[in-house]
Amino acid sequence: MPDLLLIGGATDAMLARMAEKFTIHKLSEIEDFAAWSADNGDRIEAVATNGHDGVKPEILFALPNVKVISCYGVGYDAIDTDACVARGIKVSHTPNVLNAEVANTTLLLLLACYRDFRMNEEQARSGRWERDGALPLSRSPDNRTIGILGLGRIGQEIADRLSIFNPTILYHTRTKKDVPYKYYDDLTRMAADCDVLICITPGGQSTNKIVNKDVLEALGPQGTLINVARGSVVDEAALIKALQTGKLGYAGLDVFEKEPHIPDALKAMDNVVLLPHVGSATVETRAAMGSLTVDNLLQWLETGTVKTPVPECAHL
Ligand code: NAP
Ligand code: 8YV
Repeated sequence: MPDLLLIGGATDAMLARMAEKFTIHKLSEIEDFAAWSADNGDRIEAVATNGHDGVKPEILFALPNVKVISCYGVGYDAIDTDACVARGIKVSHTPNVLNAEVANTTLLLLLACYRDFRMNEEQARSGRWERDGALPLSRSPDNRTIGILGLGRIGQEIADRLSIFNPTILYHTRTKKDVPYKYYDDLTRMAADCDVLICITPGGQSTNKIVNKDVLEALGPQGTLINVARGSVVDEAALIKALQTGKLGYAGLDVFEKEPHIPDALKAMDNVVLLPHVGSATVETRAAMGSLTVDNLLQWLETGTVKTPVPECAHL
């Protein structure tokens, strides 16, 4: 059986299917990777990983015969695809099966910001409602102008699910799409026209900190930033400053610059809703992602191709 390196965790269902066809080596159980890979690195032909861990350059380097990397997650910014293409390594990911869940998480954050969910829940739970009465009124999410940064598979699902709130939808991407929403080629100009800016692009160099001070201030004191993309997309220091100085109104965040670290300044603010990168984290969606991750490995075993390659590797 070919040897597979497992980076990060996997569900029992994934492990059972992978174990039928591969000899699995768990990175989490290897104490000294340098020593282990000197003896075993050349045996590894397949890698299973996830969007958080990716494949670190030193690991990729230590596996000279790896031919396939299957990523549990759609975002693959933690995998150096240039290096993989140069070596002919096929990289797969899990598109589409998580669109609905990530869109649900986006709506959760948006509603939580508009309806002051955090403070109201605390008012109820702490007994302050009984003692001090109700908090000031919150705001309605209905009829807002919502800008989507990244109108791809998930961005479109978010737009679809938002329709019950009767929004005006705007979007910014590098290329204009065939959609009935207003296109902006300039992110700051779009932010100036929005009540809400939703980030759902890939991470990586082209989106690094594109939500900067100017974009955040254009969104304004009543504006809401929702980030379900990657922490790297937003300048976190500028975000904290904009929120602290009242230049930005609210933020709903599922992703952060240095996960799992969340700056104390964000934790301290009442106008910020925080989630620990759980955009796709339901039993149902993670099962679908797990199945597709293993399907890609098994298809590679049978045909040498993968079912859902990342675009950079589709020609391999
Ligand atoms: P996708 O279908 O490839 O869509 C990406 C969109 O971003 C496209 O519309 C693309 O349009 C746009 N885009 C890419 N680079 C851009 C840039 N530099 N500036 C502006 N727009 C840019 O990807 P998807 O399946 O929707 O997933 C999107 C991302 O969501 C993933 O890569 C991942 O980072 C994140 N995600 C997060 C979670 C979570 O748990 N929070 C879960 C799943 C996914 P153009 O190419 O025309 O620019
Ligand atoms: C997961 C994600 O948290 O798919 C993605 O890009 O960010 C999430 O679905 C992650 O990749 C699972 O490791």
